[in-house]
Amino acid sequence: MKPFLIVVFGVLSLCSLAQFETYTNPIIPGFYPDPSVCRVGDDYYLVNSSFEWWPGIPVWHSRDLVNWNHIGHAIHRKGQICTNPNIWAPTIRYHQGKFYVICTERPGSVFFVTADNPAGPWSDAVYFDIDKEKVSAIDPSLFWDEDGTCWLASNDRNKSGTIKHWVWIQKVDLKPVNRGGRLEASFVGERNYICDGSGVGPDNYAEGPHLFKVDGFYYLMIAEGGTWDNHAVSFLRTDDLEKSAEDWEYCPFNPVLTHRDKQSPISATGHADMVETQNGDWWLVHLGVRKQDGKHKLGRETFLVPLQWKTDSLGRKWPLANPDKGNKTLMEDQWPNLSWSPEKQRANIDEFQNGTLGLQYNFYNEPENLDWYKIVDGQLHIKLLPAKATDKGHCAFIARRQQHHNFNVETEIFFHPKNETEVAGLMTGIKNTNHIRVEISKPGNETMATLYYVSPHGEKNVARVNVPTGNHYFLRLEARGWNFQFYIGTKKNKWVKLGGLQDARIMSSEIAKGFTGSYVGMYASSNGNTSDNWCRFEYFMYEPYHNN
Ligand code: 6LW
Repeated sequence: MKPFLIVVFGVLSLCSLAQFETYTNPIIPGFYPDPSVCRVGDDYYLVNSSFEWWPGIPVWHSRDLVNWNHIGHAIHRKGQICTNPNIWAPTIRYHQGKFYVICTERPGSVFFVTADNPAGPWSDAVYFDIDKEKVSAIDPSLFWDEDGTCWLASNDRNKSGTIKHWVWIQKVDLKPVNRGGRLEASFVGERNYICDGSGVGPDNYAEGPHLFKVDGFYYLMIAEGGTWDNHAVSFLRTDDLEKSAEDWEYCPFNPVLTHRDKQSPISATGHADMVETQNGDWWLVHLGVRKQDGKHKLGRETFLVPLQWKTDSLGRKWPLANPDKGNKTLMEDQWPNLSWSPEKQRANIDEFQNGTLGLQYNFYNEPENLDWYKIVDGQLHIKLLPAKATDKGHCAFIARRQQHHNFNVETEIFFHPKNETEVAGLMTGIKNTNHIRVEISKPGNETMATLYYVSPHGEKNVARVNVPTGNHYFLRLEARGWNFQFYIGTKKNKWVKLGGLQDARIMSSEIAKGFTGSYVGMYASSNGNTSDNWCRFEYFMYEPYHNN
């Protein structure tokens, strides 16, 4: 090789080494809580809770634990589950050639689905008859022992039914039986009630249990402290899953991860799952939030932290999160011992060229049917449905998660409102009572663009401008932390501000409450009337802006 080429090659490889010595948290930004992970050979799969959003349970693939590619959803077919989804805390596991995702459909049902390919299709739901027992189990997880016995770890009440958030385990038989049209799996033997926390206080709320077998011991990972600032991850272990609760051993280093008492841009660290790499390293995925001025609106996000096994004074080994770096998850940490495997990157601009809606989009609630949107010739068509933006339910809203503190969104809409009830536009928020939207409408003879600010105090019309009738429009949002600025244009890049800066704190979980995060997307409504009108979107752009 010529010296010049050697130098160029050397500089390039140094650059790439430097770039991939570290990774950045969160590994999956935005509303992707309760992560669960499993490994099959060199491939890693991860799932998250999705609550009322449809399709449910995003499924991710990675080969390096840092770059994750959204490959599908475990709940993607109407009729796959028995009711409208409200999906909490899934666990993904692989056993004898099949993937299993088990989760809770609130209130009270626990079910699992299976797939040969984690990208889907996934099977119909198989339920555990827990609801019959009038308990409200959450956070189920499956574990297969070496002899093939399958255990369910979950959480609801203690044995006498008096205390909530008690973690228990029980053997199960996953073979589905059809009972009254519903597929059901069965419990086997007695339930073993383990604990309501590891005693590290201040709140118990033992949840998110996962079982693992390492060097002959069964490790039970739990989350405790509740999902917000006191959240923590702890461990117990036993050499026999049938041993009674008093005989289990508690990790003396508990909690092995918490940010309760730590200075960090990340808080609420908990609800975790762990995985051993093909190289014998252990990693923890967990949820956390990134607050700005004490609030967050991106939801609970997925973070990654290395684990190290440490021996206690009795010679027992326990996995600790980053013990040499302050026992906490860092925004930037050392790259795993896995080669950098970037996956297909989604372009910032979606021009609806694929004929199907991208995996990044969700609807609020399982739609009654899917005949209200279509992609034709590179345009997304949305039918005006009677549900209003302020209604909870089947509103014609096709949206994606806000994943960054600072971002730009832009779309081009073709829309001819036929009467004063017909509207379409761009909406962003966390729920129907906490959102901001810009709408094209025709209140009289003129066409208008109106900006609405919706908080639990009601709906405010904050700005309105005339726009040419019978045209198409460009809508834009520039989000900078809590400040949202909306724009309208009749030509691309000829923007007119619509109102002043809007305060996005109404979308924070601290104000809106609940377990989800903020979305942004395209929206249409005929405000209570039936309509045969449609609007069309030419593209939808979401781009992170600078430092996030
Ligand atoms: C989930 C519970 C929790 O079931 O929040 O943070 C609940 N942990 O484990 C909903 O995500």
